[in-house]
Amino acid sequence: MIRKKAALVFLALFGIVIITQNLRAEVSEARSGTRMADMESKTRNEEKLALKRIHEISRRNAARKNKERLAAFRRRNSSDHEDTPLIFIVTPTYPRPAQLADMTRLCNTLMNVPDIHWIVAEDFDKENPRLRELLDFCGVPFTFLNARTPWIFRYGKVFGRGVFNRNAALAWIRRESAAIRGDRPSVVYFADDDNAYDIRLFGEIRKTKKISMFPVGCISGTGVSTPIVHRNGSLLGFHDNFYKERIYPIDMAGFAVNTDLILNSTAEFERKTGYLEDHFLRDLQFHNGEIEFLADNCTRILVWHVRTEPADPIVSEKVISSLQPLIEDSNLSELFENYAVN
Ligand SMILES: *[C@@H]1O[C@H](CO)[C@@H](O)[C@H](O)[C@H]1NC(C)=O
Ligand SMILES: *[C@@H]1O[C@H](CO)[C@@H](O)[C@H](O)[C@H]1NC(C)=O
Ligand SMILES: *[C@@H]1O[C@H](CO)[C@@H](O)[C@H](O)[C@H]1NC(C)=O
Ligand SMILES: *[C@@H]1O[C@H](CO)[C@@H](O)[C@H](O)[C@H]1NC(C)=O
Ligand SMILES: CC(=O)N[C@H]1CO[C@H](CO)[C@@H](O)[C@@H]1O
Repeated sequence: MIRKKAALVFLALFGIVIITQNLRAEVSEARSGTRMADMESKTRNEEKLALKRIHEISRRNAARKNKERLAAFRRRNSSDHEDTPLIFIVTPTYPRPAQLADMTRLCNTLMNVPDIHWIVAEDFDKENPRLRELLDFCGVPFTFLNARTPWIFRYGKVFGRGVFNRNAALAWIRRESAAIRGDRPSVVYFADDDNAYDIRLFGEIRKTKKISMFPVGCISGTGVSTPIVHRNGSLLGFHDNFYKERIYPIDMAGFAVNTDLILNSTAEFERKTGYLEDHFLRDLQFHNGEIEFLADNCTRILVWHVRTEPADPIVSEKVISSLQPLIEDSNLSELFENYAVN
């Protein structure tokens, strides 16, 4: 009996020992499990941090490279001569799908031109962040103005586009450009965002003492718009597709004006379509004998009035819904948002 009891106690004790050991093993397994999970999450966090660091470094590298690029551009392309005339390049623009394409191309052109100040006057009621980003990146010194056409003038073909924003740029030149000009001679040129420019044009424009004119290519109807200059240097007339009662039938891209002549006048652009240039030039009040004919006496074309075909306004709802299951989990949502005009 006693032996039996002793055997039972022994068995019980043995069982307890085994259970305890199992428990211990389980606990330690569980502990190491937690440790593994801990380690995993730690590794994940470290990975995240490392990724963040890499992004930060590449962002900084990109910013540094951009800074170096701009510094190199300035070294290469800014004259040290304070008497080199500065050019104020006035670009009226407005939001549309091809706007950034046109403005990017113009930025890439102007990056190769020293001693300029770019006045971008957008027909929009607030600052367009995408255009601001482009101008910041571009590195060309600039002033960014907003001048929205009042709604009553916005529709139809009676009123010329780009009148209010060009006039806003003229007002800025009269009011504030002295801070940038100082005593330096300067010239104003109206450069639309969709033209193509040979950078040698700007070297020509810089010579303008009072008012200069030169040919513009890709004009519908007449091929080219130009003053007709006699061999003896006098103005015989104009070759342009649109005469009517204009005294100066020339394209917006076909003339440059010394800033002093603008400061000496109250000349502005008027709203009537087709008469913008003529009205402005008449108001400047110069004599035909004072016109300087650039581009080798108007024998070369350094600017073309090309037009960018209108692009599809936005990615339509129809296109979006046809792509639907894909959009949320892909680059498309962000891409379409970036492409939207406003
Ligand atoms: C920089 O400016 C000079 C002087 O006007 C010009 O000849 C040259 O084409 C410009 N561009 C570059 C890339 O140097
Ligand atoms: C140049 O030629 C035109 C046309 O023959 C003439 O009217 C004008 O007086 C001449 N000008 C000069 C400065 O000789
Ligand atoms: C432009 O024409 C004038 C005469 O009208 C001449 O003296 C001058 O050399 C010409 N310039 C060029 C670059 O052809
Ligand atoms: C502007 O007016 C001043 C003073 O009348 C004159 O000396 C100057 O030549 C004018 N500038 C131009 C480009 O017409
Ligand atoms: C590079 C980039 O921004 N990729 C994104 C594309 O879209 C998916 C889903 O919206 C994002 O998770 C990616 O980060």
